[in-house]
Amino acid sequence: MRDFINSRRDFLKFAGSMAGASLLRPVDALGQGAAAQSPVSQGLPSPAADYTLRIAATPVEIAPNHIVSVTTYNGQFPGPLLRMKEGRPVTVDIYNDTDVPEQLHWHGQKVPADVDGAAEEGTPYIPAHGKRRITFTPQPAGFRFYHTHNRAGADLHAGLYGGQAGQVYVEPKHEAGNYDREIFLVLKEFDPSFSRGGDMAMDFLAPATRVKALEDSGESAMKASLAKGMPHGYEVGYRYFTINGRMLAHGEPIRVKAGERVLFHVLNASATEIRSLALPGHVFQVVALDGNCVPARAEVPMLWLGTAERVSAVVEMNHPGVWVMGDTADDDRAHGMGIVVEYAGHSGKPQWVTPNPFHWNYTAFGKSGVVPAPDEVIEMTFAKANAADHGFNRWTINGVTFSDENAGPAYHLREGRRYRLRMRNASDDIHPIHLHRHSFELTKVAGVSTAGVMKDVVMVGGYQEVEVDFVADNPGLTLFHCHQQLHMDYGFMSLFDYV
Ligand SMILES: [Cu+2]
Repeated sequence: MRDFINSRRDFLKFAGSMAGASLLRPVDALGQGAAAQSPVSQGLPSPAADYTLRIAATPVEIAPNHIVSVTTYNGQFPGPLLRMKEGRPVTVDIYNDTDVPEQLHWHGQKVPADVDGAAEEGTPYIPAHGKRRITFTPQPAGFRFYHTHNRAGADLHAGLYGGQAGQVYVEPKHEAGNYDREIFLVLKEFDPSFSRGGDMAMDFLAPATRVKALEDSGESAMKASLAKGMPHGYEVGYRYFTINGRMLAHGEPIRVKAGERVLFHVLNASATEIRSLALPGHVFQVVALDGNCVPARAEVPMLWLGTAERVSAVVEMNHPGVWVMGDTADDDRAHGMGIVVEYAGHSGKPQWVTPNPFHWNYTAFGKSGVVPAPDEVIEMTFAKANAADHGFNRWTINGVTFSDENAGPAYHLREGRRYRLRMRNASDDIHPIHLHRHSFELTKVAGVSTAGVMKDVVMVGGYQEVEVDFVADNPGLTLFHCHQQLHMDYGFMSLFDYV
């Protein structure tokens, strides 16, 4: 091991955050200090929890002698990878060593509202300097994650701006897959600051079809705001970029052998950014999106992930050398967003090759065919009021800004019915839209019909329309929001209930 791993504890921490499925099963995590987990009792009620998570402000070394202070789970970033078994109940003790009440959200899982981890749904807070024990049955199988669901607002130390994210892998009852090993990657920025206007990648989504009416309305609202002398609303930028908590070239390389088939599970744990990932000379065969198997395992030269999206993709290691696997944005990669992939028997400076432009198209992973007609269509238009809230953009869904005064359920579901959300984006930003406690099926993306792609986050492009269907199969309050922290914190949220 390289010199920065200088103790057994550090080694375990590295192993716990990095890769190697066999190192990550609960029994192997014993002795990992605060991350200690007890074996599951066979069918008997146990006083010990299966998993323990401890929330506290800790130092995180993102490069040698380069240490940031953020709130983490169990003193590490990313938080420990939790492997669960589909359908087998788990107990989790969550300790909050901070001064603020916390919410821990089980993103992508079909769980009850009182454990889901969203105050808006009525989940009890984990009190400051207190503890909460929860029990739930992990489902569905696949790559999920957990993260704080606290509002950050103007506080760049709170919410997802810090280090509160970790992966969950819910093992299916029958593991299928043609690969040699799994590697988990978490993409994450640190040291955020506000700016006026941003540099968000805009032109990578396909189809590129925009809706003229949405564009007219968004552009005229923006023009009117600027004409009144308003500045552009705040955006967030970052100083440091990491994969698995380490800046490029400052962590352990991923060591591979020629001919291996590696299954990468990639999570974008950014508070606000869309990320891309490429490995020169290699292709990604996408097998799952947001942890759910896709109907068409299309091969792509790079991945694109909105905030909170996950991609699972197999890479056949057939291009020996030492490579940079990194973001295609040169500036972000130069500030750390990458990890070295090193073939056995090869050494030298890691190489990066700028890939050809590529458009990310969700429908490439879907199937053609007719989806069932929905029982009801819910129309939603998203809009931005530039700089309207103390310099922050204020967001609306159908003209309504979610707030403390306006936090009641706006949409009413009946159990068993199939709903279609017709989402119309009247802003020029891309929004990674998330539905809690349910999965949805992509049915139309920018005018193109598709079927079979099940997700819990979908990017809705600037001035575009996206339709998703879901079955109301998990009664209780259900949160719907943009996962971009600045957007959700400034009104881009809504609540469903069951009636
Ligand atoms: Cu958004």
